[in-house]
Amino acid sequence: MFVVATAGHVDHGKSTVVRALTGMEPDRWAEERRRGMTIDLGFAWTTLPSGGTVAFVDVPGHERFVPNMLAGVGPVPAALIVVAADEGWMPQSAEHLAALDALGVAYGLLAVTRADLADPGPATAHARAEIAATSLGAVEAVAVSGLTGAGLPELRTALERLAARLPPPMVDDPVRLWVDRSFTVRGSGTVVTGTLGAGRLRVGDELELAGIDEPVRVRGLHALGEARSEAAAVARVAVNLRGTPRDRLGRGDALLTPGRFHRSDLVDVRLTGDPAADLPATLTLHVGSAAVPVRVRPLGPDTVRLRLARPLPLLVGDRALLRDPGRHHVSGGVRVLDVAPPPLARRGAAAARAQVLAELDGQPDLAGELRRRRLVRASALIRMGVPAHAAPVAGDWLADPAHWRRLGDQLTEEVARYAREHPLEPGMPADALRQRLALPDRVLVEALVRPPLRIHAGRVGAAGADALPEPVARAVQRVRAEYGDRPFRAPEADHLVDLGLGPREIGAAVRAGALLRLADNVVLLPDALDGAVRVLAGLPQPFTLSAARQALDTTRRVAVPLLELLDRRGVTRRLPDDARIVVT
Ligand SMILES: Nc1nc2c(ncn2[C@@H]2O[C@H](COP(=O)(O)OP(=O)(O)OP(=O)(O)O)[C@@H](O)[C@H]2O)c(=O)[nH]1
Ligand SMILES: [Mg+2]
Repeated sequence: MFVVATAGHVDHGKSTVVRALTGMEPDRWAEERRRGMTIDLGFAWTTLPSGGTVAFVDVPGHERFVPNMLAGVGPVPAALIVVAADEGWMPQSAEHLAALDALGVAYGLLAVTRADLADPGPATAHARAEIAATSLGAVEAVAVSGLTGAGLPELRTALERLAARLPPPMVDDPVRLWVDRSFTVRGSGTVVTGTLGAGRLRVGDELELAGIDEPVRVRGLHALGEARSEAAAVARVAVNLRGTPRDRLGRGDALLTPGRFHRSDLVDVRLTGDPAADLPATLTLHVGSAAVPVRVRPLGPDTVRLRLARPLPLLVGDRALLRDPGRHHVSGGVRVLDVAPPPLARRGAAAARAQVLAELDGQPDLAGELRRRRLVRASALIRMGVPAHAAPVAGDWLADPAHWRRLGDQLTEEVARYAREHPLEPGMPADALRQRLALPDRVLVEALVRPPLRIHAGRVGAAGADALPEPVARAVQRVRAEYGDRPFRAPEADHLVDLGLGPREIGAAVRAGALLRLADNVVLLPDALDGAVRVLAGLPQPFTLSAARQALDTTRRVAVPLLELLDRRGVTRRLPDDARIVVT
């Protein structure tokens, strides 16, 4: 199937030609038929001589309904431009063509209608000249009459040639179905319709609905009025959603492949065509079937920042258009350059940003994104429309290679400085490093640690730094020399100072497991604990504190906290009469 949107001035015969080609009524509303005027989008389709199907999105021509027209053409890649032979080129001929040009529509056909009323020659020449200056370029023209049927067979074959020129649909791309209608079908619930421009939908698929957090599920699918289990782009589809109330969604919403679209209310864009020098500060952004008020902040000569009144699922490279609803005027096209741009807080940030944007062209560019963002999750890039084919540095984090090297150097410097400032600590806490390097995730700290540095117990230091700092190691060495053969004697408080063990040194030694702290200022070598258990197990059970003290050849100052520690660890048990046993 291929999908074509009509375009052209009011009453020029768009609906008539669609009706004549398809035998279907594009004006769905009684009011439209009564007034003989299209108000909202109409849908009709037919089989072409070669067997292919063409579906039309028929748009209104009246200037009041241009927003409806834009919702119809937004997601459609080809246009049937209609000009009446007897009226020629008119204001909405020009406005519709400007919209197609702004959106970058590159495939089209000209139908000069009402050819039974006037010579189609002049209107054809004028229209072709106007169209040739746009993204559509040179188009085929066919003169037709909806009244007599003249030219319709030629129009059909011209449509076939147009279909053959269209690029193959990207059926493996993610789905972004811009909703152009939503309604309720009794017994089925909510149904939305749209032009599926890329991707594939299946019954049972889970999708995101832009604007609603919970996922929605496809309960049923229709294409061209028939139930399907699957529909692939390009197609007009009607999607029945399970359990989604009708009032939760409407035109301008989008059904999305989960995890593939960033929702953005701040985008940097390039103005395409001839950007007006005096762009108003507020305009309406039209993209897909959505129309959202935006505030415009000029940055460079042809780049602006748009603040959207509500977030939209936009990707880098998307085409959209800006329109001034007050002046009935398409202000120009835009190409999305960045859907997650940095804030412009500092002085001069806007000028710097303009320079960055001057280099961007809306083509997704992984190396450039990494250079600008330095560190970014692959999943975040994918949701901006940037393929993230690069090896992550940690988790799903991608890094600019030069930035990553700088971070590695910086980490080494920070760790060295920390070691100088905190000689008794076994390395720099990883969280402190994360903050110093302004890293968004702790796994990045871990990934940056390279030998001879290593991470141990949440700290980054030289391998062996969790061993003891120099002065403490020497002090512990002295304890071992002096007390090695009487392991249950603890140095007296004043002797600790002689040994070089102040409170900070004791803390460092205890953290490193080089000393065992029984109480304030009561420390033993760590192997004393196992030795004590062996001695106590050799005593007649139960034993008293005094018996233990004598067997260990120590003082109450050590024996009391040592036995309490063993009690706490469940190695000994204290009986009601204060005697103890070793638990075996
Ligand atoms: N004589 C003649 N009349 C035509 C032809 N095509 C359309 N008309 C008449 O022109 C009027 C407008 O036709 P529509 O098809 O409704 O025009 P439209 O472009 O769809 O108009 P909007 O949707 O309101 O923009 C109707 O009265 C048609 O009968 C034609 O080829 N010959
Ligand atoms: Mg019409």
